[in-house]
Amino acid sequence: MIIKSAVYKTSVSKAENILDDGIPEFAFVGRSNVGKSSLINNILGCKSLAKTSATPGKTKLVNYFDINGDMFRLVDLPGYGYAKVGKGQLDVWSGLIGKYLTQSKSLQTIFVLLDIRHEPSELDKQMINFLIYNQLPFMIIVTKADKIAKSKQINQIKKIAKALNVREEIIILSSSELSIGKDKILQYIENKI
Ligand SMILES: Nc1nc2c(ncn2[C@@H]2O[C@H](COP(=O)(O)OP(=O)(O)OP(=O)(O)O)[C@@H](O)[C@H]2O)c(=O)[nH]1
Ligand SMILES: [Mg+2]
Repeated sequence: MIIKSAVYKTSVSKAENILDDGIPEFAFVGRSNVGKSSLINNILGCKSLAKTSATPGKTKLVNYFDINGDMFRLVDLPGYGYAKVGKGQLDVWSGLIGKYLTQSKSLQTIFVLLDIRHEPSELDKQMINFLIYNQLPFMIIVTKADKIAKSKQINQIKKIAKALNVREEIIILSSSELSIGKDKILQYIENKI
C-alpha cells in the first residue's frame, strides 16, 4: 500500500467524543514509552506527525490520523503503566482506553506493542486478557528490534508468545529506528480494509 496522505484529524479526551463515522480504525496500545507514536510515524513515513518523547506519558489523548483520505485511520492511544494509574493496576476496564476499545464501532484491529527486550508485564497480560474477554481482534508488535542482536530476536518472540499464551504467527517484529515491520503492518491493514 502506498501512503499518499496522512493527516492529523483530532484528539479526544472523553468517551462521548469517540469518532463514529464509519472509517476503519487501527489502534496502537502498550506500555508508556514502548514506541507507539514512533511506530505510527514510521509506518506513515512522517517524522513527527504523532508526538514522541523519551519521557514516558507523552500521549495523553486518543489521537486520530486519517490516511489516504478516508481509506483508514490510525489511532494513537495513551500508554499504560505510567504515573497516576495505581501501582500494577491497569484502568483499562474503566478508563478512556477501555472505553475507546469497547465502544469504537469501526475498530478493525488493535496492535498491542511490547518491547522485544522484556518479558510482558502484568499490565500487558491484563491488556491481552481484556481484549480476549471482549472478543476484540488484536495483533502483537514487538518494538525496538534494533536494540538486540538479530540472533536473539526469534528467541525473544518465542518467549513473549509463551508468556502471553498466544501463537507466534500473530507477532510482528518491528523497529522504527531501522524501519523494520512497516511493510508487514501495512500489508495486514490492506488485507483488512
Ligand atoms: N532504538 C529505538 N528506539 C525507539 C524505537 N521506537 C521508539 N523508540 C524510542 O522510545 C521512546 C518512546 O517512544 P514513543 O514513540 O514516544 O513511545 P510511546 O509508546 O508513544 O509512549 P507514550 O506516548 O508515553 O505512551 C523515544 O525516545 C523513541 O525514540 C525503536 O524502534 N528503536
Ligand atoms: Mg505516544
